Amino acid sequence: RDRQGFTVFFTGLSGSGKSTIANALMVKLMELGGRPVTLLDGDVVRKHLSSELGFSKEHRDINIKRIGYVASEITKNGGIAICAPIAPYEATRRAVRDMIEDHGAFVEVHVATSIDECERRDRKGLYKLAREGRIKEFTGISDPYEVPGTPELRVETEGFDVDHAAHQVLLKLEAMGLI
Ligand code: GGZ
Repeated sequence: RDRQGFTVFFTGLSGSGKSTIANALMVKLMELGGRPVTLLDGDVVRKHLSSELGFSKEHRDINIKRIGYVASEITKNGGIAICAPIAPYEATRRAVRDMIEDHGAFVEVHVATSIDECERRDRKGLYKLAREGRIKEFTGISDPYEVPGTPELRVETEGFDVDHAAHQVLLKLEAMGLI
């Protein structure tokens, strides 16, 4: 039976675990078979689709809308798009939701790792650079992150492993009748 396409849109701070959870989810969805799964990861998109953009509000919004457009095309054609940018602005996430809901479901997943925990992990050393002022406009430090008010799902990562987080998303997709 043919099922509608959909987009899983992760949002959260740098180092919150979005990419890792998105990758784990992609593997699980591919194992289910059926629809093609496309991962639009934050840094991969930045490299291939948005390499000329920086991190001002204007540039972040352009970046997110490009991701949203690609995801809407995938969704329209019956595929599964998994997006994992920071996407710090609620209004921009809303605009992407509106664009995608014309064609299928939009599942917003807030990866709710706190700023303290992200900074404590500091996997790439970016928080240290941001604190030193060597990276400007760094989300959570010197630039805003608007916490999603009504995401379809909020996943906690503190005290849970990646597989658990990905499983929570899978359960939500099941509950929504998407898989
Ligand atoms: C936030 C930055 C910045 C600034 C570079 N602020 O942990 P990362 O490294 O791999 O993920 C972050 C990535 C954010 O790009 P996005 O396209 O997801 O952002 S947005 O949705 O706001 O367009 C981080 C790195 O780029 N990075 N400078 N100033 N993150």
